[in-house]
Amino acid sequence: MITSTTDCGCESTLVAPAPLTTKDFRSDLKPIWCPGCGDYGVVTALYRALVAIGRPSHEIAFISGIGCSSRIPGYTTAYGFNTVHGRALPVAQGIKMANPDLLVLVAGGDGDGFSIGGGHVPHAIRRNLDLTYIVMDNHIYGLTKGQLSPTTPRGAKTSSSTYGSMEDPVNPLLYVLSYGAGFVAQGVPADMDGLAKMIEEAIRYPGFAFVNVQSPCITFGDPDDQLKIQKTKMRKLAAEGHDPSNWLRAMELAQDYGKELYTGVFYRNPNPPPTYDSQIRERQATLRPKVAAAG
Ligand SMILES: Cc1ncc(C[n+]2csc(CCOP(=O)(O)OP(=O)(O)O)c2C)c(N)n1
Ligand code: SF4
Repeated sequence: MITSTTDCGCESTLVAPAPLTTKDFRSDLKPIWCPGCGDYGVVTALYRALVAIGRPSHEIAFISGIGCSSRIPGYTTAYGFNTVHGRALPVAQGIKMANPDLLVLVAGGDGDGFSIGGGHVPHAIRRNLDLTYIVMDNHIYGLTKGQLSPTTPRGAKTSSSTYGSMEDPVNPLLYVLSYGAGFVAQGVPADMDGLAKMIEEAIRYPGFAFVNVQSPCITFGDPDDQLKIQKTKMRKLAAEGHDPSNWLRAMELAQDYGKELYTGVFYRNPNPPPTYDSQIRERQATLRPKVAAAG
């Protein structure tokens, strides 16, 4: 608290705001995810990351598509928009362009992001707005009761592939790395500290940042994806000596998606290029005075 006396003799008191806690980011809505769903871990990690970032929830916009995972904005106190299936990224980009001061988070499932919404991902990456995109990759369509998704492994039996999937899955890590994303990480709810830290790092990265979370679907997913198994399978990239500035090595490691459960930062561009939003601000700063001078 700072108390000072103004020129007119009045006393004014400034009270420093209390530090933010996870309660500041938890909404009153009770999650309706199935007990044991990995998405509980994702929202908890996100609360922790937002505390570390320290921006109040009225400065945050959280945009999602449709799916179990896309319910996540409602469980936070940020401004939220549950858009249309597969359309979270275009809506989020519009919001960031309209108000570049907002911290913009985007989330959804693997179906939302890499099936119906897959065409938006390359363009969001090359446009490079300062967004953090979290995909809860459970290898299944959870909300619509267990159909095969773009990341379902070949051979997996689902409600729409009763004899086993006959397709190779999309590799989300390789996909975003190939299109030039500046920050690419993968986490698991089984490693809450690691997941919270990597979401924080993704938010701090100035540009398009992607976090793939292996978030198990306890109801329709593969029992081998569950949290207990994740704990035994996960291999932390930092412990394996991976240098996240090495894009070629990140591409090599990403090829093991579905075989190895690597967690941590695959790639962080050491020289982040200008974001689309920073370029808009620059142009506005130079053009506006010229327009004003021209009358
Ligand atoms: C345009 C459109 N097509 C299809 C659907 C039906 N639908 C809703 S959610 C969903 C897939 C959900 O899977 P995913 O995005 O992976 O999220 P999850 O539920 O697994 O978290 C589908 C096909 C829809 N709501 N809108
Ligand atoms: S159906 Fe699967 S993804 Fe959806 S809430 Fe239940 S466990 Fe989570």
